[in-house]
Amino acid sequence: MSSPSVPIPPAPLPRQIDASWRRWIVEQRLGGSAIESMLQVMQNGGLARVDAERAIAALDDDPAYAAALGLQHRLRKLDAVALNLQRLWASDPQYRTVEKRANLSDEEFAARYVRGCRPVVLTGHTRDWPAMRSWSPEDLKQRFGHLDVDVQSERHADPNYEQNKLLLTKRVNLGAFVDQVVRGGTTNDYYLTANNELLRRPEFAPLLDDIGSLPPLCDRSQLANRSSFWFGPAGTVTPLHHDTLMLFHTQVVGRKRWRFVSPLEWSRAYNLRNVFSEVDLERPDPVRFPAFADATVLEVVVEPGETMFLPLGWWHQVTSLEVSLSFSYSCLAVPNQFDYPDPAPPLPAPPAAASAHTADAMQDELVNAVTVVGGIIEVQFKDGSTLRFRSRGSGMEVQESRPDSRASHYGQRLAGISGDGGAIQCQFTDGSSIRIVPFG
Ligand SMILES: O=C(O)CCC(=O)C(=O)O
Repeated sequence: MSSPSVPIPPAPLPRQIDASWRRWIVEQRLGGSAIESMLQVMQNGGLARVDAERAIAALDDDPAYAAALGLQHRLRKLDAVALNLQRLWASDPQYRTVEKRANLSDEEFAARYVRGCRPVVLTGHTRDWPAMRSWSPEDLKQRFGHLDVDVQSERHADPNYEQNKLLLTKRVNLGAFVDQVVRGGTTNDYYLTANNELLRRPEFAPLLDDIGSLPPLCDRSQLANRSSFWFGPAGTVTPLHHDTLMLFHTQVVGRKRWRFVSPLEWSRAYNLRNVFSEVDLERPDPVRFPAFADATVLEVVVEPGETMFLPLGWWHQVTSLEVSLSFSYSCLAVPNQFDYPDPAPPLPAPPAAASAHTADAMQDELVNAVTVVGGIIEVQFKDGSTLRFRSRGSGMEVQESRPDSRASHYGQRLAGISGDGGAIQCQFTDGSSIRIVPFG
């Protein structure tokens, strides 16, 4: 007589692990995380161990993962090229010292600092600047206090205040803003930054008359178009980022602390988005950003009358130590505009819009378009996100209210934007276009 067979429980049906987990698994494997700790995280996240094990093992046969590994190895090689050069730069015993130099010739400045890509503080050339004698918060109020200006406000409420600077733009009366700065004490909550475009306005032309001798290699004919005015309290912090050009930043009133990280240390700067680093140099987080621990930070305090020269691509974070008035300008007499691709990959198009022209799909998702402060046009989407458009110099600047939104989806598909009598014309990468007329 045969004994009754013990019922074997059916093998658990494979459960779908969603795309965000699958992406996380790939990132962890590429980052070298231990399998056991990944399993712990996935179980803590509510997944069955067996499903988590299967999903991790599935990568071994996944050609997309093989391709990602290939790219990772190429990126590692590129990083080694940069970091080996960085070791050479940093082996100079003077590497950590940001020099202060006076009376540089064009030739030495071009060779040692512009092409040598080395930060330097230039001294002496502002002795003849009327600004050095006249600029002060009170003078600003007396001469221009009746005018309105765009400032960044309520920065405390937004941890990404620099990336979202257009959204935080507020038009205020300059006289009232001067009072706020002078009386408000140390704060990072408000700041009149380069974004204000103030020097492009004829009413503020007298400020440009206050600028005297320029540093070496400067093209004065470009000064009016390529300069910015900064005013804020002690305590403003411009977070770690790099620019896409070289520039001078002259301190007229107050001191600023500049901190730098070499562009060759890109991989240590956690540059996940655009030109911004995730690292805060005031409080670098060793758990989230362990590679930053190997970066070398240079530091210098720039005094009134001194000019910081910011060479190409250097990461910098800037803190005002006192109430500060400063003037920045990028009119170098050498080519001075460089392209940097955004390290963030574009989001995949959602299936609904995949077959439609981008412009038609966007039309369906629009709620409203309005003109807000400073001639900025705000386009609002059904998911509550917004795109803000603002003319800047000869072009248009666009800013999305949040990543992973409909606004960022359409923002990333823009191939060109032009202003058109109060309206904006958007051209998309698939060739479609839409004209948006703000309402009110
Ligand atoms: O002065 C500041 O707060 C920031 C200056 C800066 O980052 C720049 O000019 O690129």
